[in-house]
Amino acid sequence: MNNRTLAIIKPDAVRDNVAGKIISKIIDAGFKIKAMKMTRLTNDSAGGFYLIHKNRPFYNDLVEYMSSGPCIPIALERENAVSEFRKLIGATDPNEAAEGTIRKLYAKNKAENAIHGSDSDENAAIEIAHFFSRKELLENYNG
Ligand code: IDP
Ligand code: MG
Repeated sequence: MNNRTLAIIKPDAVRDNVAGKIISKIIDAGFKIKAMKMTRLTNDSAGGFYLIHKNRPFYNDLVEYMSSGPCIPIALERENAVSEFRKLIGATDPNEAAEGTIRKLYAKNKAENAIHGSDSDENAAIEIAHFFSRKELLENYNG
């Protein structure tokens, strides 16, 4: 069954000018772009997006990093989108990520790791709604 996931090309990867290469890899892996934009998160918006990590020691650094420059959120569709996308990006820590994965190729370290991918269908829906209105998703409808 086709379903959706949210990717974010994080500020470090945008800054390093590798967004195009990453998008190319995502498309080559069979994902369809349903919506995409470049935007800079405020501290509040980044904090809200990662609220689930509020009690983790890295939360403040994570919020600062995610609001440090523009990022590129992308709503994607594919069969088994969530799990297939997690495979494509690799482990959170690039030292543990498999060869050829986006994080192995482009992440600097466990904190600045180039890309986000939703971890469940339920969170994918919440995260897509964080960045894209229903109207935007419908206006971009491409089958
Ligand atoms: P995920 O992005 O692979 O799903 P999560 O555990 O959900 O990983 O963490 C969200 C983000 O928080 C990571 O992608 C990374 O940017 C940051 N992060 C996670 N664990 C650490 C850590 O131990 N130190 C610093 N930053 C971390
Ligand atoms: Mg996560």
